[in-house]
Amino acid sequence: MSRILITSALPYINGIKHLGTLAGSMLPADVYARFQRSRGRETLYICATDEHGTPTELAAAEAGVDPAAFCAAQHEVQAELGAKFGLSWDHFGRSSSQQNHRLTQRFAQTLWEAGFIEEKVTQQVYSNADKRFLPDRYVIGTCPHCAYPAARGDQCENCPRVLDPADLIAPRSAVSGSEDIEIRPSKHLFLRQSLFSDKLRTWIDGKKGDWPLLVTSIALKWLDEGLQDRGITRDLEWGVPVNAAEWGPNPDGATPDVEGLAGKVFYVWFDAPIEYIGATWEWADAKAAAEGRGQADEAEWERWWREPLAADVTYVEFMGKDNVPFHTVGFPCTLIGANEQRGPDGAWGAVNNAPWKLVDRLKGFNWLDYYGGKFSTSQKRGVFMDQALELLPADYWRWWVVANAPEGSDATFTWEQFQTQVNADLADVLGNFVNRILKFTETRFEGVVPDGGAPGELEIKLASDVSAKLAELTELMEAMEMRKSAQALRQLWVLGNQYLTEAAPWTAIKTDRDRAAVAVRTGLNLVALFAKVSEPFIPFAAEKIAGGVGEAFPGRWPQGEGATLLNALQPGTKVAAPDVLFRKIEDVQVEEWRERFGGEVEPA
Ligand code: B3M
Ligand code: ZN
Repeated sequence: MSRILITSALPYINGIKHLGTLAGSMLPADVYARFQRSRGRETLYICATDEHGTPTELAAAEAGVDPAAFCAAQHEVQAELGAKFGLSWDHFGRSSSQQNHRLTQRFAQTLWEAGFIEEKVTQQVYSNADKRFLPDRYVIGTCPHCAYPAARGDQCENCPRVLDPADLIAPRSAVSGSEDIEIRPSKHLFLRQSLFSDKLRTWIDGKKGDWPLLVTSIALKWLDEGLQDRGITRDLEWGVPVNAAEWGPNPDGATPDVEGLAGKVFYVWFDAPIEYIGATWEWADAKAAAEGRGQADEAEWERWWREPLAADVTYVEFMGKDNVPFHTVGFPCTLIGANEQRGPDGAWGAVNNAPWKLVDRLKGFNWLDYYGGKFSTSQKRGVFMDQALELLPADYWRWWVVANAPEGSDATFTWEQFQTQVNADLADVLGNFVNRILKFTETRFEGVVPDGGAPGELEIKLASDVSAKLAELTELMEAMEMRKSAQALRQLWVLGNQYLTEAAPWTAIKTDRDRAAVAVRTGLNLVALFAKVSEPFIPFAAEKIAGGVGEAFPGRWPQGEGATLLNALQPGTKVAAPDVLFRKIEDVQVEEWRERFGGEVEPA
């Protein structure tokens, strides 16, 4: 049985995430991780805060603290919100960790020594007033393409082309506003991505039909446009320092320009994906420390990341579509280029000269919009994780977001639709079913699973319907089809409600206690089944539901025939109705929230 390694795109440290970020990465990854664990597979779900780069320095400056302190505080905030949302990370790491520093420098060194990194002198914007280079968003100016006057150095928000800070007309500093700016030459390192074009194309061609079309088409488009060598260093202070002094000669016998590279750090998109591995190392170290073993042996994290130890690992990545190029081109170049050649003595890692694991299945998502426009942090438009939890328990959000995952196309959040769906699916269907059957058992069967009676036609039909739906759901979950899985799950709940209405134990009990007992027993077994299959989606409610019928939580994903599954609870088991599982969302609440969060289509 294969092991499953799951990573979600790493949330930036510079602010609390909104529902859109949750929808495109962390939440579907969590649903899949919970599913795989309940299938009994050894699963590792890794996430982390993405802490380097210009946005961090800017956000820290705005908060009036240094980047290290800013990141430490914000990491805690995001970790706590993730936990409250039920995100079951095995480890939530930090891209600023020592482990990631070590790995990033190691990758750069091997890439250099293998000839995949090149030095180039580039023209950088230098601010005399700020006495520093201004990379990326630190420069603001007029877009050379569309004349938008407030274009940022990395990208014009208006047209929206990718820019180089030196392209801007009338540049000024985003830090001080100063226009006393000059262009200075600065030495930088470039990853020679162009050398990997053919390898990447063959690899991605092989994923057609397996990965979502969205993903392969974005990746192939990049390849078709011709891969550019990519700058992987920046003139910043906060980041992983370039450790060129430690590097040996490249295949041409050249050594890096240590002086020219002094004081530079790696570009955030170079070190961020490496943090998937870094966070796995952090996880292994944390585990070792908890077990009183000091630091982990490198083989403990390498068994997830390097052949041959990781031969039985299926690696699955979740992300929004804007991140796809970095994961189908940038990161794979880093991994393919850095097959380490070091020997066993004084060597890096436990496994030497062994390939790194590439992603096996890449699940990419479109956008989740807010009333047809973008969620926006700066304009405070849309719902953010902290606010969401102030309004309603996590399961409401989890359910709606997964059931409306932006898979085939972009999706839109509206309060009205949210209310309708949550009320219908969670309150009317699932909540009502669980409550009806448990309350009835309490009042008419002393709160225990009743004995007696034998399954009749209704139960036989139900068993076969449940078998079929469960098989469909399982297959959809394996395929990571989030929307369709939620739909199949809802249909399973509906089967329960329909059955109960037809079997009507409240009527049967008047004339035929055995008949009522069969219906109640079957209903209670459905409750137990629902707890198991609902857990990946709505874990908090699932735990209450499982507790209602005395089942352990989390349970195993149900396997086998419907008839067996609907006869699993021991007669005599104590059961009890949980408190209200889902309260309905009222119209007044919707009105209030729409007012508070904005609920109109963004002006074009
Ligand atoms: N932090 C961008 C984003 O959150 C970036 C992802 C990094 S994944 C290695 O969309
Ligand atoms: Zn522009």
